[in-house]
Amino acid sequence: MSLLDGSIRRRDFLKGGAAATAAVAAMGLIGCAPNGGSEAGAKETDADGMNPHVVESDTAILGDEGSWVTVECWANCGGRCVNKAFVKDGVVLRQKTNDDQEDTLETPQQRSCPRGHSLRQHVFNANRLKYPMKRKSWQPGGGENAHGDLRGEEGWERISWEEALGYVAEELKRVYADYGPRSVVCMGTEWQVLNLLGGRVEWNSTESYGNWYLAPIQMGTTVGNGFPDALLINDRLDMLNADTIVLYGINPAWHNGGNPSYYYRLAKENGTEFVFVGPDYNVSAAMLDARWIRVRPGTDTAFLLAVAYEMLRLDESGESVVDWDFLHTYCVGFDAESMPEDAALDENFREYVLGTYDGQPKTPEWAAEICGTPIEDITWYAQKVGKQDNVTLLHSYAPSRYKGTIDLPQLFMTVACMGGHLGRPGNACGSVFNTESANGGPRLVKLGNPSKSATAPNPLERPEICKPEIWRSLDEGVYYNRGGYRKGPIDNNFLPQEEIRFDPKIIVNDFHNPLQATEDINRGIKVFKKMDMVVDVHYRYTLTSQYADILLPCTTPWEGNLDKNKGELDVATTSTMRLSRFQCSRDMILVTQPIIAPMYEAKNETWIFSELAKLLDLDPSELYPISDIQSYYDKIAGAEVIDVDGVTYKTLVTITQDDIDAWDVEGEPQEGVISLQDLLEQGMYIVPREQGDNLGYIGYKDFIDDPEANPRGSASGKMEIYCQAKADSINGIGYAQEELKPYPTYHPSTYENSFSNWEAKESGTYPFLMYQPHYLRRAHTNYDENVWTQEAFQNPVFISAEDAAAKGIETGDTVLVFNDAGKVLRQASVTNLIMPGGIAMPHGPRTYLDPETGIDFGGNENMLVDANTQDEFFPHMNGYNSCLVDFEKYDGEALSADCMREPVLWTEE
Ligand SMILES: Nc1nc2c(c(=O)[nH]1)N[C@H]1C(S)=C(S)[C@@H](COP(=O)(O)OP(=O)(O)OC[C@H]3O[C@@H](n4cnc5c(=O)[nH]c(N)nc54)[C@H](O)[C@@H]3O)O[C@H]1N2
Ligand SMILES: Nc1nc2c(c(=O)[nH]1)N[C@H]1C(S)=C(S)[C@@H](COP(=O)(O)OP(=O)(O)OC[C@H]3O[C@@H](n4cnc5c(=O)[nH]c(N)nc54)[C@H](O)[C@@H]3O)O[C@H]1N2
Ligand code: SF4
Ligand SMILES: [Mo]
Repeated sequence: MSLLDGSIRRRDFLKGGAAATAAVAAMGLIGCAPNGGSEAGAKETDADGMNPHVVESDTAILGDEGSWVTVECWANCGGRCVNKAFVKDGVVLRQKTNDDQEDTLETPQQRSCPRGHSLRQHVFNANRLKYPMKRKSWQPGGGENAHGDLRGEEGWERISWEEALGYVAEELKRVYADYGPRSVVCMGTEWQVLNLLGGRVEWNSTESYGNWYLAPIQMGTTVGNGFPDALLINDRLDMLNADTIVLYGINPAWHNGGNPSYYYRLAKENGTEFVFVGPDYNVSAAMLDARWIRVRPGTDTAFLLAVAYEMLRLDESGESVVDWDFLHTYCVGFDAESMPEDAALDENFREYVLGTYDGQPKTPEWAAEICGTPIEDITWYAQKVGKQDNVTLLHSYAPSRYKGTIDLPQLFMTVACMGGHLGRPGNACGSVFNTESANGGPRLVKLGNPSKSATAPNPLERPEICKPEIWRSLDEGVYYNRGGYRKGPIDNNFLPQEEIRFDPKIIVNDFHNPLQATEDINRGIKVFKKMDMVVDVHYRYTLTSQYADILLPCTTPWEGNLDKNKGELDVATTSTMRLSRFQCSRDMILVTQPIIAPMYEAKNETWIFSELAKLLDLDPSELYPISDIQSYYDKIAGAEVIDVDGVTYKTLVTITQDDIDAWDVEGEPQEGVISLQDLLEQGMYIVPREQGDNLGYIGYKDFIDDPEANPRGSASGKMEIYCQAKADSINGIGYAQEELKPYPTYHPSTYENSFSNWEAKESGTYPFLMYQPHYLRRAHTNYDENVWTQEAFQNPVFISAEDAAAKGIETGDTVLVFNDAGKVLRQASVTNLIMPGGIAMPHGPRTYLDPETGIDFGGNENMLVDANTQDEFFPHMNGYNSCLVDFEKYDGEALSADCMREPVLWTEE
């Protein structure tokens, strides 16, 4: 039986490896097996004896009294999975995922993760913001009136929408008039109303992407869906053609929502060998029985330079490892004979690796001292990624969210090119992010453009502050503008840096949780306390809300109304809903619906910003030219699906005049392949796949087939191992202390900098490198209040057995992690699966600050990560993972499990 025989159901496949399945469950993988495969609403027990979805107590379901509706799961997790809610009379009784269609290996069900399964605990959480609120002692007028010192520490009073928006409008008018637009700092996304008032200062940073956002297009790779080096890997069915798949610093089981982990497993079962490179052997690596190539945190540049050295050495000794034809046909700058026309420097990568310029050959011995990789593993890896095999090289961005990794992206690409791994079946190189992980290529089905969005551009010149230094800038009243790292479709709009003095008075936010997710919370709190006003538009009470003055409660996408007969039409079309357009896997689209009326006094954000615009004497239609429902309709009406030829797209949805009338929208009836009713009922459209169909994808194929006709976006049209534009763009900012070379070179890592004397190996004050994996329990700071997932995932700090033993720490002990920026408590998880010297502190939990001691017993990593993690070359780069700390067994009261903790609530006083 072929693995891709469509007749096999996924469960049968899994049953073949019961032990593996159990192991997977124990590690908490996303994309869990459904509880039974019976039809929704049916009572019969599954023939296999697995737990059925529907149990006797589900009387409403059994009695056919409610309905399953596909609902939005809106976190910034990278996924858009199918989540269904069973709703009766506006009450959500059950949740499930996509189990209502056949599950084949080629067209599997699109299943959701534990966060999605527990989403109703998020929507109906006690920390939902219920009414507009004002911090008790805050008063308009600025200065003393704000009583800024009490921010975060006093109660709230409920006010009306009229009062709340009145305060915000009044203060904005005052501050714009007295101090100008640069005094208003926006940390959110929907506040374009400020642009109509004259603009605002904003942050700009590479955030997720680390150094991978340095000149991707100029180097010959790409920006896909806004993500660097994305969408150019091969599609999921092609992955089975790889002899080897390298997971470079990836943990798909935790953070590539949806089916990616499952697709990797299929390749594994089909005989593909997996290799994992990173400082810890994560659950995905374990699931795939990958060979672990260890590298210390943030030292990949040393490792890969030695890999390149070994590939050259092996090749010279007669092993056919380096694909010279590839390097000379498709690349520039590998050696003297392949230099690009615009090269300003007579240097090339090969000579650099051999040590011609700096006297230091990049040997495994040289690298091992830095990256800690066993020398034989470096050689093994060099052989493995050589030209003889089909190798798929996949990376996440985590390895580049470190200082000293400015050249890692170009180097990663270079090693792939040395093995010739682009543009052929089983060969690929690129990033995995979101649901494109394991599944590259253009969308097979796509939603139309949701034309409604606030679109007023920021009229202010040079408004961007590099995020790593945002609190310092606000605190000191001066920032250094260096242009934006990304603007529109073009990357790297750097400008020569300019000092700008300003007088920040107001911070506004929505759609982010900046105080909690930005470096250096203690400095952030200090800045918040200095403001005249802080406004947070949010549906839940976050750390940012806690330190704000005015809270404007918005709805979640579960709230609204699509039925004219039940009242005014109301559907969320804010930033989160816009994400749905591209965060689903290429195989599917989701069409979700609201299922409950807005809770308490929460309002749709369009309403909030339109009302605010009116109070500011602006015309809301300038902000929102199209209604929410029209935008929702446009998204559906404009949906297209690919034809079997794999080239042409056709209209997806059949829409009648009655449909148009039911929503009072503008449109023309149209003919598609599925009716609007069926689409809404199913809540998704999945494109079926078959082995050998025309819907597969091989990244870079057109370029490899005909490089002249299909040049890359770089100056030479080729993959630039020497990229003049890369060097020029960074060097032109005037920020770095030294010139960046156009080809990848070595820069000292945080590991080396953790020593007070590297040569003598004398440890510095904070000798441990604390990096921050994105954690399965939540999506950043979001969804973390759900007790079910808190019970399932404890959020410990992961410490190596060797380091723990040296400090007398055992699993479960409470540990104090500290540096000059702050102090954090967590329980220890002691493991052999992390390299000594590194500790892994999960990203995103809420801060619970003890004002007496300054200790955060919530475990927020940004109490410790501070502005020192800013990159030395690329100032927009958040080098979050470069955080140096020390830790010790805590002698105070032991920390209780997070799920036992009282939630932080807003209080009316
Ligand atoms: N559950 C969940 N999913 C998420 C998110 C979330 O918060 N929660 N966030 C989403 C978003 S916006 C983002 S940006 C992505 C983040 O996705 P990634 O950038 O992939 O995230 P991380 O979890 O930081 O790191 C992944 C793995 O990289 C490895 N690693 C760490 N440091 C190094 C290193 O120096 N070298 C190498 N080779 N490997 C290293 C570790 O094994 C770690 O488990 O996740 C997305 N998905
Ligand atoms: N130290 C450290 N810090 C990090 C990282 C790290 O690895 N280490 N990772 C970084 C990365 S990659 C990222 S992407 C950022 C994420 O940083 P943030 O974007 O600030 O984090 P989220 O928790 O996703 O915040 C989104 C917030 O918006 C709310 N929200 C969701 N939908 C809506 C909506 O429609 N309207 C409104 N008004 N609010 C909504 C959610 O409740 C949530 O509180 O964190 C970064 N911070
Ligand atoms: S992966 Fe993301 S979209 Fe999918 S269910 Fe989980 S939280 Fe929701
Ligand atoms: Mo991110």
